[in-house]
Amino acid sequence: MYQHLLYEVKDGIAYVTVNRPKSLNALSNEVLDELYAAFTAVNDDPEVQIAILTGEGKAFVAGADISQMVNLSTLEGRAMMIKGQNVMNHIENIDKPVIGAINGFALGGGCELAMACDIRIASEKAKFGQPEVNLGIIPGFGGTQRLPRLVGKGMGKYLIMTAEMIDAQEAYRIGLVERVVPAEELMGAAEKVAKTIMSKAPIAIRAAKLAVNNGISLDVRTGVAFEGEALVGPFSSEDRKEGMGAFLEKRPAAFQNK
Ligand code: CO8
Repeated sequence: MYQHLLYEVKDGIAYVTVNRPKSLNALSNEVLDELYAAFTAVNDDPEVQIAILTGEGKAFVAGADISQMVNLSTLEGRAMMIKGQNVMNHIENIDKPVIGAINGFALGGGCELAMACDIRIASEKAKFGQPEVNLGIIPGFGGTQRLPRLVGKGMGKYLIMTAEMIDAQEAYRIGLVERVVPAEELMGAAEKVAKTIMSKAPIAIRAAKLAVNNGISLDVRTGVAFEGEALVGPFSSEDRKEGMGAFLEKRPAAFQNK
């Protein structure tokens, strides 16, 4: 079904792998279309509770496809930019959590793709950067917005203006990734986090994602009000009764997604 992605669902986890290793998984228009479709499938499939996004070979994603961009007119470039932004917004806002398992180069659009995930786990071999200014452009798939929100305004500008490539430990130190693990443990570590999240009440996980995503660009008072509204759903659920009842009865909760 996909030409440039591998897509597999196993035990409630959707594995989405960008599979264009000869071009270091560069995001062409076609890859962007397939990523959009894959995450729509993640969102719509009731068998899927969570997704893990990774790359095949030595790169996670080495950026937007430069060989495709080089000949674009300004308007065509704008269309590709909007397409890329829509993909990142889509991944960030689907109803289910997405874990980025960052196996190698995450540069330009690849770093932007990583930042659209809810949680990032990096292999020790991963490298991050926003090298767009080397090419005469700036990040255009959300990097100027998501990077400063993750690492702060100063460090965000530093990385965007210097185009410096940083390793996984530095990415961890500045808050760009949540964990760093040996390369061979990457998928296992991502699956462990996925399973931990899957053991919680799905309605609570979805509300948490919604509240954090929407609150982050609001003032605290409005954000807290939004949090209150996002809590109404979980508080009205059967799973809330189950979770609290299980705690008081000193037994594990059995959530039904109700
Ligand atoms: N696009 C297209 N092809 C790529 C890309 C890319 N981003 N990255 C690597 N490749 C290709 C190489 O051209 C090479 O192809 P070939 O074998 O045919 O020569 C192949 O992948 C292997 O790459 P290298 O030989 O360069 O591998 P190295 O291990 O020597 O180097 C690097 C790895 C350091 C990752 C290097 O490939 C590199 O610097 N890549 C480019 C990184 C980059 O600049 N990324 C940012 C792109 S711009 C962007 O993402 C902006 C997004 C918003 C755009 C909005 C407007 C549309």
